Amino acid sequence: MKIQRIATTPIEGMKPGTSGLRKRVTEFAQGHYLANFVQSVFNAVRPPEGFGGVTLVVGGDGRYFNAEAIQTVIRIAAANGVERLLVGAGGILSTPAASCVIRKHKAFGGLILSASHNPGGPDGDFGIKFNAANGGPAPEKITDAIYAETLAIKEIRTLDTPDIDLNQIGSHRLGDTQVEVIDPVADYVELMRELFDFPALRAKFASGLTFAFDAMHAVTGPYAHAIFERELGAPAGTVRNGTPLPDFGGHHPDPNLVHAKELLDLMMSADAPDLGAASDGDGDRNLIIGRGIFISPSDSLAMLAANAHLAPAYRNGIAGVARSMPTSGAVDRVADKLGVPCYETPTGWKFFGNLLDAGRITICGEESAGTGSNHVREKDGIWAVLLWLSILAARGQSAAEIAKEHWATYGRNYYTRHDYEGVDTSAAQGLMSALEARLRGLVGTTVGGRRVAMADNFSYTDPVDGSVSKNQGLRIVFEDGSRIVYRLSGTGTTGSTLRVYIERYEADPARLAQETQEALADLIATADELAGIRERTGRAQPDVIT
Ligand code: G16
Repeated sequence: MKIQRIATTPIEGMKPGTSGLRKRVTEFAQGHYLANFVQSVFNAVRPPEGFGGVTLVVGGDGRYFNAEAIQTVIRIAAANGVERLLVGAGGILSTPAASCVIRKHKAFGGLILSASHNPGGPDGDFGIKFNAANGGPAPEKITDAIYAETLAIKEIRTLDTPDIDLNQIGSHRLGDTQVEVIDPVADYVELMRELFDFPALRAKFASGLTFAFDAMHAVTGPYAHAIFERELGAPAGTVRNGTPLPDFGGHHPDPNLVHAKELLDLMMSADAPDLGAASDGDGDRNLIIGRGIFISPSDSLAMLAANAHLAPAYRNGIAGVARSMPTSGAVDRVADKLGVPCYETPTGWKFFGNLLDAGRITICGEESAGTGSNHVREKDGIWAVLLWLSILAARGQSAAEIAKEHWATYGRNYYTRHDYEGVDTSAAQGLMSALEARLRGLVGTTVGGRRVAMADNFSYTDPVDGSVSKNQGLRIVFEDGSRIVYRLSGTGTTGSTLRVYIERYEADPARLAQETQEALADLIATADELAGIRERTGRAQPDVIT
């Protein structure tokens, strides 16, 4: 088959962010934009002996432009000599399922087409990222190499062939490449069956455990129907919004209290089931709400780590935990009690990869609604839900009782994140650099009634390979352990998103049941004053509070 070599020129602005390249669909669909990036990935990761003998996994979250983009990826992969492609039927693979398939089939890596929790549709977002052989997002040295290639690219290799039919499971030949269209759900379900006690969970559902899962018209629908309803016998209707739609039904597939409001309302009502959960566009994030109680992602991480031994996979304990720097310190207290190490990494799942590969940690998570374990190298929404269901089943208590006992044992890290979205980029950068310039001078002074113990721009040295990642967020830590962290998001596509993370630890048993925003009110005011958020951004309120 004749390989087409199409001349092209570099396109600016393709630096991968927190999780791959994310842009508007309109930008991705223009000219050679997508093809330039995909070819740059192949240029960056090509082994010296080429891609012969290499298996690559390809799938996406089914959002608008997924279907066209995946055909482009297949042609470019074939023209670059990849021997075998495993493609999810319908172009679908949730992000954790892609990680599972890469690992199970010992693939060289994979290309995941997703903009995760960002909105979809013709005016929405699209994204693409490369995952390595461990199943995890490419580390910075690879994303830097991909970016360098985007600035040097001269030609795209592709084929002039008709689209592959991805609707049927089966095998196709494309030049020298074998394209295998696989069931996107099967390998993942098998892995979950190994980690959890499905018969025990099935018995709990049979004896009345109630559950609502909102798939938000995103990729987890087919996985959730298969696992919760078919494998575990939860009644039909347990999974809501379970059909993936290219525009997510016009909703924002971000499982937080704003975008999963319907589920929140249900869980706060008299008809609430025992557990409510939701997942995002590509199935890696999760939202957990017990009857009458929202469990924040940071608390969820801590509670999962504390109770993981109740699921078969973690019966013998955990080796260690990790959390991203802005995630609350709740899990640190659990690690301390368990006598295992706790690592603090920059935001981005890719930073957990080395720790997981080295066996230093078993469970990790982030405030941005991601939790996962060493079973794959991505955060995993359905896994988190299965672990919560396992804990409810084993302890025979409600989520609210489990949370209250947890806080009584460890104290409570009151925690909130305030997001200011679509802020003018120069205003956002101005805010960050002005604050950074003042950090040193803040130490030892009193701000908002609290003495500043430490203030810095977080820098991380990976304990496994020694790589250093600088500029990972400005943190101001007070003498009483309270903390304010400022970061600019690396996943947005319009202007800049300023994230402000606020945390205070409370050990007084009489003060563990406060409303979060009230418990943090003085620190929230301090955070605004310290950085001049109002003056610099013109915003009186955050757009999203989680
Ligand atoms: C991605 C990353 C996460 C990160 C999150 C938020 O999540 O995989 O590790 O915590 O973005 O990043 P930021 O604060 O830079 O927007 P996802 O679910 O979008 O892939």
